[in-house]
Amino acid sequence: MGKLDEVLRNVLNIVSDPRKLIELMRNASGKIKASTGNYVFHEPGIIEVEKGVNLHIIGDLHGDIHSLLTILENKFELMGKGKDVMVFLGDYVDRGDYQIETLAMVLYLKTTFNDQIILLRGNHEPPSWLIPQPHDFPKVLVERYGEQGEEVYNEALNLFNILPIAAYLPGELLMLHGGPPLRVLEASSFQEAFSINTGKASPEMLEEILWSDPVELNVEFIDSPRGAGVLYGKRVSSKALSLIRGKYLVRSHEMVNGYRIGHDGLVITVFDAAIPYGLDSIGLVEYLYDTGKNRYELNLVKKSPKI
Ligand SMILES: [Mn+2]
Repeated sequence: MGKLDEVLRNVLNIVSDPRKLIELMRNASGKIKASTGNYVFHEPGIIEVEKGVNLHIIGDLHGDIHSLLTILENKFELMGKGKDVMVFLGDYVDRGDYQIETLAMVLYLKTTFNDQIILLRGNHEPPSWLIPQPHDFPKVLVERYGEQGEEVYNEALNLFNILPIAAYLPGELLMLHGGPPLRVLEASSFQEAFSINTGKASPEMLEEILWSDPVELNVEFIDSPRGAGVLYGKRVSSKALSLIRGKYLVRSHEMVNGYRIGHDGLVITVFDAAIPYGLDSIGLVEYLYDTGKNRYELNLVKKSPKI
């Protein structure tokens, strides 16, 4: 706990000065597009996790520093030890009371424990052509930092644009914010469906990954009431998983009380912005490698955030 207190103090010191916050964003940016001992970075932002790595997966935070600290109370001791990786599924900002602190905290973790932190992009880390509602983060920055808030926001947008959009553990898990790109339906390989090493993510692919939600209907997909992305049926999630011979799609993006299971057990939605949404639980997906049994085990965890 002592070390986590120290991290929090450092983060609060950084957010007290917009110059320091910009420096943190630049340091984090320098590490985002690189491979480490625990995972390989593929263009256009698809992370391939090495077998044997333990995953601890966290959903939307939306400025909820208390829920993040509640998670870190249990997980921080794993940092600095190698084989445990925390995967954040995006949506760090907008809505909550501690957006700047929450973003700075995950960036600080990234710069400090690079190979143990994966920060995925959510729809609230938007490209300029698809801004979500609400998107109060730029306003929060200007209220805090005055004119310099705009400079911080521009730096944040640059950072958001390079965040990876999906992570996968071959044979096991696919992780992303909203849903698979619909190209999985036609694609004959995961590489093809996710444009791995073939250039940039198309706008359609980015929108579908960041915005889509699962639906319990016997359809491939239908329009989403969100006005972006789609509602996808089990055929999409099972086809996406078949491309990596995976067992579960772990995603966030929807308000659920901790976690929710869908598509006959294939899709796990996890959510951690309990306080801004008035929920009593935060969720955590643990996917832990048992060396003795040579296999992974899934743990779904729910707990109350401490304020
Ligand atoms: Mn979202």
